[in-house]
Order: sequence, then structure tokens, then C-alpha cells
Amino acid sequence: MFLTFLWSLVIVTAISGEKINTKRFPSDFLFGTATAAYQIEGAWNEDGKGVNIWDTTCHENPSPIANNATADIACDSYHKYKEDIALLKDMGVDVYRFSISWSRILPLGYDNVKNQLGIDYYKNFIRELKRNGIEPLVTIYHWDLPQPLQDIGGWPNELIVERFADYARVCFEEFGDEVKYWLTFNEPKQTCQGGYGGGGKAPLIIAPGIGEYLCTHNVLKSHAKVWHLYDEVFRKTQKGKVGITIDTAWFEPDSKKDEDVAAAERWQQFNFGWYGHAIMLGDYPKEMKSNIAERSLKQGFEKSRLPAFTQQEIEFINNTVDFLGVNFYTSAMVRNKIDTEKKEISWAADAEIYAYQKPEWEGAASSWLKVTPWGLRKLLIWLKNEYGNVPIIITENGYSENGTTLEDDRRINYYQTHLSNLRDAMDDGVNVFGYTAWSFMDNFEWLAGYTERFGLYHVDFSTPNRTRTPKKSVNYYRNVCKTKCIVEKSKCTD
Ligand code: GBH
Repeated sequence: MFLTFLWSLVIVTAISGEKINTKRFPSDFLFGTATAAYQIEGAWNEDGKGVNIWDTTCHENPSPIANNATADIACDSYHKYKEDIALLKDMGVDVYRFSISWSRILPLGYDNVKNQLGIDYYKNFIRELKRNGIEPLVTIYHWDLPQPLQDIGGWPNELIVERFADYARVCFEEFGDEVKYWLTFNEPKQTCQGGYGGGGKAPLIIAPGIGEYLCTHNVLKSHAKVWHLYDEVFRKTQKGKVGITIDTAWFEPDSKKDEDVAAAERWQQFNFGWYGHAIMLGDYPKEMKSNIAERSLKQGFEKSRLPAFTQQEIEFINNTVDFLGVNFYTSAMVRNKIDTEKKEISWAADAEIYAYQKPEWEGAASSWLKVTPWGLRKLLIWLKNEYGNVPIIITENGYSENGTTLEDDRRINYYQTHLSNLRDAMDDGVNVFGYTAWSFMDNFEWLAGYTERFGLYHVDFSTPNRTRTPKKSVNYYRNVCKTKCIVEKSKCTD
């Protein structure tokens, strides 16, 4: 076993051809793995849980999901959590990132009906983690909105702001004594652009150029309200930190021409800045405001399709992170698009860019995922230049295959080369304090069902037991967690 492990290290270093940073990570650097409630828990209608927008999407007929898959059982983690935590402990993780299912604790979405069995589940879960020396990192919202809140409009309806704050308050009250790291949202761009713009995520609403902007406006207000709530009511006694996870790819200019360099920067502002700028610098990025206003007027709208914050709102939203979560998977090349007509109404069209991925970049089971570890270092440096020294944790990063092999050398290579670039960025002075690999185990990959597997552990979805089997990458990652080194012991430098 150990020999195979050593061999795998030799082989992956050879495959990647990249120079690996052999420096040990700081002793207080947090290594862990990540999941999300809807993708692993199952038990969709047990113990009083209410229905959410992903339950509805899974049960639609015809199903929009690959092979008509559902997450009714998923990894069955609701029932198997003790076994899961034992596996996490065996891997030697410092931290585990998971999310709370809103409809499991507030079945109707509102705070008038609390589901004690759901609350107990998370209490027991967190207690078991801590008993095993694992720090919980809790995502409050990872895409599973209670259906009754969608029925009155979901995120584009401003009343969601109060309801989200009610839900978060219950989380802080019930779990806050044991949780030191909170994330309000996972990837709000996917919630908004996917859910209410392009239709690639539940509730599958297609309202491009309109819906995603309304959604984001309320997500930003919700985030800020919850950060202030924690800051004013809970911080003193609970002593935790509240952040948000934002996802983006790295965008590399396709040429040295000024307009292409500007286009890549503009596209990053449309992706990361849409959220990051409002939360860390105040208001939407200027490129978004000007492009969307200009196009809207040309399209016959009297005002910009991008809603405006009042000065008071800008101040309320600005400076509302204690730490920043970043999900990074891939990169794209970007060049300027000359669009004189300005006819198309969508978030992507508003950016006036053209993006593509190079055919020679290594692929994965997910068509959008091309392996570009260098992009992580560039992104981290961009974040530091843009937002200063905010403490960063990489909350997701990972590689998908199709589930037919346990010999996942490509995943080992992916983790090692990304961690190497992350270590380089730390040498460059970026303030990174942790990394949670996506994902702990194979799980329900949204519209892709079970066809794209991101797990360190393989899960057999054809057996009632949902058997977990370690892939080769578990051995690799265990060594990373236990030694804080991404190469074997003898090659590690202090
Ligand atoms: C994350 O999203 C999620 O947080 C997590 O739940 C998920 O399981 C994990 O990554 C793996 O996907 O199909 O060309 O339109 C990742 C960010 C952004 C990746 C949207 C897929 C779709 C591109 N996602 N992207 S495309």
C-alpha cells in the first residue's frame, strides 16, 4: 500500500511536468474537505423536512436531470454521518465544510415552524465532528431554497432578505456556540445567474439580463444583513467569523492588446466583482454599472437593468466579510467583443467579451472543467491586488471523473498542482489560511446527476448501503492533511 502511494507521487509529478512547490504549509493552515447538504444527505422527506427547490426540480416530469437521477437518497449521509465522520478523522482533516438544509430546520422556510428533529441532526453532527477534533465550517445557504419561498418569487423578491436573516438567526442561536466559521452563501452567482438568468440551476427560471440582477441585489442585502446580525448580536459571545464563498474562473487575456487585457479584467468584475466589489469595496464594479446602463438604454429600457443601491445601502453592504471563501476550478481565455448593436439581453452579453478554453488544456468528466492550476495563483494575486489582505480560504477545488475507476491519478495530480500554485501565492504574500477539497465523496452533481464524480471517496449509488470506498487520492490527501506537505516526507522542505 505504502509503496503504491510513493509510486503515485513519482508518477504524478512526472505527468504534470510542473515544478511542484515542496515547502511545508504553516502548522495552523487548515486542510479539509467540502460537501453540501442537498448533494449528500438524502432523507428528502424524513423527520419533518420540508420541500425545497431542488426536490421540486428532481421530481419534475420529464426530469431535467441526467438519467432522471434524484437526490432523494443521494449518499444517505443523513443516516450515515457517524461513519462519514470516522472517514474524515481517518483522513486527518482539520476542518470539514458542509451546509445546513434550510427546509430541514424550517420546513416551510419561515421561522414560525421549527423542526426539532432537523435541528438535532445538525447539533449531533457538529458535536460528533468536534469530538473527533474536526472544526466545522458551515455554509448557511448552498442552493436549496425552501419551495414556499420560491412560490412567492424566491431570491428576486426583496422580502427574501428578512426571511434569510430569520433563518440565519436560528442557525446562530442553535449552532453558534460550536461553530467558529460561517459562510452566508455558496457561489451566489450560481444561485442568481444559474437559477434566475440562464436556467442551469433550480428553480430553472430563464430571465437573462433581468432575473440574475434582481436576485443578486437581494443576495447582497441578505448577506450584509446577516453579517451585521452576527456582528451586533452573536459575535461577542460566540466569537466566530462570518464570510461568503464566491466562485470564479481565472480569465487570461487572449493577447497583449489593451482591449483584450481590459476585457479579461471586465469579465472578472462581472464574475467575482459582482459580489466581491459590493462586499469589500462598496457598490457594483464601475464596468458593470456603465456597460449595463448603456446597453439597457439602447435596448429601450428607461433605466438600467442593473438595480441601484442607495448610498446608505452601499455603506451597509461594504466591509461585511471577516474572511473570504473562494471556489476555483478552471480558467478561460478572454478577448474583447465589439458589439455595436448591443441587442442581446443577458449578463454575459452585457460584459461584451468573448471567452474560450484552449483545446490542449486537460479535460475532466465535466465539460467546463479544464485543468489550469496556474490560474489559481494568478487569481489569488488578483484578489490581493483588488481587495487587499483579506484572509482567504479556498472552499472548493477539485476534479471530476465518470466513476469507473478508483485509480484517480488525474485527481491526485489536480490537487497537487493546485496546492503547489496556492503555496506559491502564499510565498507571493497572499493571505490564505485554509483549503477544503471538493469533494469528500462522490455526490449528486446537480443537473449532471451522478455522471460527474468529484469525490475522494467513491460512493456506490447502486447499493442501498451507498458503500464508500477510498480512491487512490484518499491516500494522497491523507498525507497532505497529516504532514501539511504536498510531496512525500523526504522531499518536503521546511
Ligand atoms: C461548485 O460549483 C458547487 O459549489 C458545488 O456544489 C459543485 O458540486 C461543484 O462546484 C462541482 O461542480 O456548464 O459551461 O455552463 C462550481 C462552479 C459554475 C461549475 C458553473 C459549472 C457551469 C459551466 N460551476 N459551471 S457550463
